[in-house]
Amino acid sequence: MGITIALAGNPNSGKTTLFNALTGSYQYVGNWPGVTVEKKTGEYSKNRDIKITDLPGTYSLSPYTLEEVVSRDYLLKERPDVIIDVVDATNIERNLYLATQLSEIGIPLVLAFNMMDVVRKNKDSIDSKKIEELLNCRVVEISAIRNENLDKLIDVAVEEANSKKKIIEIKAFSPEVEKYISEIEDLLTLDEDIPKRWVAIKLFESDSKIMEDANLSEDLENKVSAIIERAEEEFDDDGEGIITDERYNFVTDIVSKTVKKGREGLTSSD
Ligand code: GDP
Ligand code: K
Ligand code: MG
Repeated sequence: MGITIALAGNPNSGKTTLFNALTGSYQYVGNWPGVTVEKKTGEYSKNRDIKITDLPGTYSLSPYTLEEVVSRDYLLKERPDVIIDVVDATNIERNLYLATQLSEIGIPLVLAFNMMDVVRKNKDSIDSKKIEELLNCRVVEISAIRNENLDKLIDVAVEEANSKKKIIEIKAFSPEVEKYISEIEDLLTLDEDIPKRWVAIKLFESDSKIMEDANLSEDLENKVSAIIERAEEEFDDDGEGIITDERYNFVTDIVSKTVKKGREGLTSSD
């Protein structure tokens, strides 16, 4: 049976380079429905039952840019079997912010730490094993441009797609924020595949698109608002700001425990 893989990640993390390396000449270029954002789909050249989609680059899954909306709608509605988050391993901190959000959609997630050739050149050290443990998410180090470890990446992605174990999300939030999210979660009844928790987090952020899609009753909307108001009072910030801070703090903490820069202050082009 075929497997569908979505390549997600920040702009310039190497998604298209990876996509080209995996699909070779088995690729199709079009547009996402209704928008002028390029859509690339293809088949893994070594096993054409594996379909791969190259998503637009995003830093977040908020509803503010076309790229974010296209990526998020695809993941929520088409539900690929597994997401490969292509991470620029020379800039893990920024890239893991998106990973925390991707893990909340209820689809197995694998992190591809790309640009490992540059990491080696820079003499950075990354404890990928430890990141794997801390995030509860498989990590595969690759270099898309040098074709390094790509078969292994697909093996791991297929393994995760076929795994019957419960999908574990990255727990990015403190117990204080967790409490508010679960309160919202407990109010929700959803009949779709979309995880309640994703909806609860997005409601907490007052995400305009979820507010529209969830179409809550007035009573429910009031209850959710009351929860958010209590949180906003406790944290002296709005819901969206609270969630953003929590994600950044979480990622900063992980990176401080696992990544050492060899040539501090220099970028990959130096
Ligand atoms: P996208 O925006 O995520 O699709 O990223 P691209 O695939 O366009 O890659 C952005 C830039 O990074 C390009 O110049 C690629 O050649 C380069 N790149 C991608 N993967 C690697 C890699 O593994 N190593 C190195 N050194 N460069 C890479
Ligand atoms: K690019
Ligand atoms: Mg691209």
